[in-house]
Amino acid sequence: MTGQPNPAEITLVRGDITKQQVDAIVNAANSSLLGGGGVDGAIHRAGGPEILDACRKLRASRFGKGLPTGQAVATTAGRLAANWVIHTVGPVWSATEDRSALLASCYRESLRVADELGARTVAFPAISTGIYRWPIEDGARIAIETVREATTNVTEVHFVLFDEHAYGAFATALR
Ligand code: AR6
Repeated sequence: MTGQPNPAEITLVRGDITKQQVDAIVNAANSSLLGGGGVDGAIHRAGGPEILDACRKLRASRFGKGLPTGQAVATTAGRLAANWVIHTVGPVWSATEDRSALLASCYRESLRVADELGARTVAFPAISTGIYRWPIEDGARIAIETVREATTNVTEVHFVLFDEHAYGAFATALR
C-alpha cells in the first residue's frame, strides 16, 4: 500500500546513530557521496568499506555529478545492524537565502526511498545542523513538521540526537 497517509510514531533518542537497530539509517552526506566528517564519517567508519564501494558505483552511474541537495538514495549498510543507509544531502545554512524547502525535502525524500525499500523503521540525524551550521531549533522544527506531514508507510521514526542541546530542541519541537 503506498500513497496512504500513515503518520509514523516519532521517538527521540540521545546517542550515536550508527548504534540504532532500525531498517534504515539516514546519512547527512554531501553531494560527492564519498564520505566526510560528522554523521557521514561515523557511518562509513562503523559500516565499513562496502558502503563507500556502493557510493562509488552510484557516482559511476545514476549520480555522475553527485547527489543533488534535497535528494536521497540508498545503499547497503555494510556491517551496521541496519539493512540500508539512505544518503541525503542537506543544504548549507544561509542567513540571506531561505533554504528550508531543501531541508524539508531531505526528510520527505528519505521517507520516500524508505518506502521504496520496504523499510518500516528509520533513524534520522539532525540533518544540516552540524558542519552545515543550520540552527538546531529551526532544524528540529523542520524535521518534526515534515515527518508529521509526510505520506509514508514507515511506522517508526527515530531522531537520534548527539548531544543534550539537540535533544532539547527536538523535544521542544515535538510538543
Ligand atoms: N550520531 C548522531 N548524530 C551525530 C553523530 C552521530 N554519530 N555525529 C554527529 N552528529 P553533521 P551536516 C550530529 O555535521 O550538518 C559531513 O562532512 C551533529 O551534532 O554530521 O548535515 C558530510 O560529508 C549534528 O547535530 O551533518 C557533509 O559534508 C548532526 O548530527 C557535511 O558533514 C548533523 O551534523 C554535512 O553536514
